[in-house]
Order: sequence, then C-alpha cells, then structure tokens
Amino acid sequence: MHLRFTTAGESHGPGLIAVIEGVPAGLTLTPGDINDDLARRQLGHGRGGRMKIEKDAATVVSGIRHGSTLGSPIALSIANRDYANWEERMNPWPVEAEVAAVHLPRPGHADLAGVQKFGHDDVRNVLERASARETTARVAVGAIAKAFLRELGVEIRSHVTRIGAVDAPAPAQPLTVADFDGVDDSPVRCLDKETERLMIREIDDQRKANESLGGIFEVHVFGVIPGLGSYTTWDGRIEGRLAQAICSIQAIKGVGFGDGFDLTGIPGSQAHDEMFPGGGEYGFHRTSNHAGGIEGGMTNGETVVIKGAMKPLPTLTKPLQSIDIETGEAAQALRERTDSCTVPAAGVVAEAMTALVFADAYLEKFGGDCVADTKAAIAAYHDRIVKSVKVS
Ligand code: EPS
Repeated sequence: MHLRFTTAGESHGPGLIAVIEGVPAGLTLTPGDINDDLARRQLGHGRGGRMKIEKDAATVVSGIRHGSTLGSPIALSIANRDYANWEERMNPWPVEAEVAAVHLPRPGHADLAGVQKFGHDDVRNVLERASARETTARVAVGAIAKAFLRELGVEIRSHVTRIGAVDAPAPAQPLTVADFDGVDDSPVRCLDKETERLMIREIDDQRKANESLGGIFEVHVFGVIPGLGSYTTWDGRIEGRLAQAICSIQAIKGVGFGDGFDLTGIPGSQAHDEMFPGGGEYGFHRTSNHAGGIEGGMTNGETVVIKGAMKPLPTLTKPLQSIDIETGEAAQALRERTDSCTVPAAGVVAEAMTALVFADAYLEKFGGDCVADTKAAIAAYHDRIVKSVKVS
C-alpha cells in the first residue's frame, strides 16, 4: 500500500484522530478542502439531534506547512463537541460518579458480537467505536486524497438513487461532473426533484412510525487514467480494493460496479461495452458503460461507477427484541438518540473512501515523492498509451 491511513476515536469521547501517510509533498491545500467535506457529511434529511451539537472542523497537527504538504505523515484531529455532555461516561480515567453500564445489545449493530469478542460486559465499550461517527475522520483524510486526485485531473461525485422504497429514475444520458453541481443543495442528495420530494416524505413518514431507512448511493469517478489496478494478482484488482473500502463503511451491505447485479439477467451481447474506431482520447470510443469503467480488475478510461447499498440503521426508537446480557432475560434493545436515515451522508463518506483507494492506485502505478513527479510519470504513460490503438 502506498497511501495508508488509520483513524482513532470513540463517538462520545474527546475527539477523533486520523493519520495519513504517503501523500506526496507539494500538494496545495486550504482548510476549506477538508472542512467543506466535513460539513457535507453532516447534512442530509433524516439526521438526528447530534448533528445540531457538532460542527466538525479538522485541526492539522502535522504534515502541512503554509498550505502545502510536506511529504511527512499528516495527522488531523477533530473534537467531539458532545464530549462535554459525556465527560463522566466517557472519561479515559476513573470517575467518582456511578456510570450505568449498557446491557441491551441492538440487533443489527456490533453490540453483541463486540462484547463477546473483546470480553466486555458493557455494550458501550463496543458501540462507541462501532458508531459511524468514525466516518468523520475518514472524510477528513479522504478530502486530502481528493485534492491530490484533482491535481491529476480526477473528480469524484456522489448522489443518492434510493431511499427505502423510493427509487430515482435512471438518467437519460451518462452523468457528467456538471450534472452534480447542485447535488448538495438537495436534502437527500438526489438529482431528480420529484424523487427528492418522495424521498423526504418517505423519511418523514417512517420516522413518525419510529422506523429507520436504508438506501443506495452512487459514486462516479471522472477522468481516471486506464490501467489502474491489475488483473495479474487477486489483490491488485481495483474492484476488490474498492469493494473493501465501500463495504468497510458502517451499515453497508452490498456494492456493485456499473450495472453490477443487473448484468446477471441479460445476455452477454447486451452486457458488454463495444469499442468503435475513432473519437475518444485513445483512438476509439464506446457507446455504453455497463462495466462501470472497470474491466479485468483495471480501470478502462471510462467513468468509474460504484453503487453502495446501506441497510436501515439498527438503532430504533421502537426497539427490537433482544436479551439482557447481564441477566439472560428477554428485553428490549437499547434505545438511544439516533438518525433515521444517513444515506446522503454515506455517499459523502464513500467519495472519501473511493478517493483513498484511487490515490493509492495512482501512487502505486506512478510513484512520486512530490506531486510534480507523479504528474510527470502520468504524462509519460499517457503519451505512450494514446498510441496503443493505431489510428488509421
Ligand atoms: C450513531 C448514532 C448517532 C449519530 C452518529 C452515529 O449519534 P448519537 O448516539 O450521539 O446520537 O449521530 O453519527 C455521528 C455522530 C456522526 O458524526 O455521523 C451510531 O450509533 O452509529
């Protein structure tokens, strides 16, 4: 791995930390590059009370000087404002107050397997880290990966195509970067106005019924060079790397590329993207992108399209049946403040995870201790591959 990152932090602890290694030197950054994405992640119809408390912003601890990366590890910290309300319950050190333990695991959450695995007798020791609050730290480092990719001509966008039972219609034309311009103005990050209205109503109706909702988001990666990833090794394949990154996001249960699962129901002649002479950057063109920009575990120069499926959040205001781990008796699962739908935010997190995979794939193929070296290597490779299909 050429770009590595890790995160730390509990949901109601003092804060979150992210460290990213391998970012080349000479990448120009502004605080807005990071904080704007942190703000986008906090939005979306269906968020709960917590988002009124937090106003996420990253403090740079290392790796950036006067707005430029140094090539050294970049460490970021983001405070949890809510810690002020949890200081006794989440204090790193013993406190005098009596702090009640949580004994009621939520079906669908990490709670039960987490206490079994780590030998805890308090579910809070699991749920605090399993919480999707952690995605704040991923978005912070993902924003740096995005800025690097932008320098290389790569743009990443996302939108929501399903919330609960409401599906957005398929776009008539392949989406372009400009089609995403207003997506963050939509409270559900949906590109279709009528669907947006139905999605909002669906969230409101289900919230009133004490329900939560899942859905589907799509990530589009524009301007990717052909040949990232590799068919030569199982773990070099870019689909596998992206699938791990997307499925590592809390509550994600499925991932697809291009037409994904829908490809299974059509004959081969309709499933693949034919090539025709002339046009395009490399001496040929295609008229479809069923493959979602990936063939043989490598990017093929078309827009990369990734779909992520998010399950309904498992914290319910109408709790499900569970067991009390202290008594073994039947009980209702833990009831906590929660969001009712976070698919719009999950799309922003998926942009970050996608950026981290692609930044790593670019560095793997092109190297570069400074951004100028990476760009020079890409330019040389581009010059070679534009000639790989002979133009008559
Ligand atoms: C979450 C529960 C809620 C969400 C949280 C994820 O937090 P709380 O328990 O404080 O109400 O708001 O998400 C975030 C804090 C965030 O920043 O996205 C959970 O159980 O996963």
